[in-house]
Amino acid sequence: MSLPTSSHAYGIGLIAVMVGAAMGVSYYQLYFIPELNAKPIIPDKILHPGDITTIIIVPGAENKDQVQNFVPKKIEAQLGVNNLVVWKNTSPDTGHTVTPDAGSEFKDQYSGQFGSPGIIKPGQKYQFLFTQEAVIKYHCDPHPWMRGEIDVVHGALTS
Ligand SMILES: [Cu+2]
Repeated sequence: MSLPTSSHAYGIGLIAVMVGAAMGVSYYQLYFIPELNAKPIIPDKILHPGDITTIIIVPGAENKDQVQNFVPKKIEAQLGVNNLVVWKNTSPDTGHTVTPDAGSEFKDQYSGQFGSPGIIKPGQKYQFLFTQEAVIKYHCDPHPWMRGEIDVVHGALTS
């Protein structure tokens, strides 16, 4: 007499498990997977721009009296055109940095924190791929009178 009841309860239990599993699967498909794919989709043109923006750190840049240090001092780069920016230290003997000014710190969605990880030694370079708009004022850490600005703007092809 108690046997049919317990078998019935077993059936309900089984259905509950199946419903629970189905809910788990739909949660996974509706919420978990879209969350994973929510990372920004960056156009190929921005990941692989045709041109490079080059900024030369000229010899003698460490001299306070020398006007030229980052050349050009202010430059604009266009997303999808020349948004890969390279700083070349052409000094024969002095290391420099590319360090954002206080208030100009910038974290790119793709490339992360902007700024040379340390000294750019003579003959070496620092490069950064910008994938979004930015206005950054920067300086050289050991020689803070060396100052520059880079503006990253939407290119004609990506706006
Ligand atoms: Cu310097």
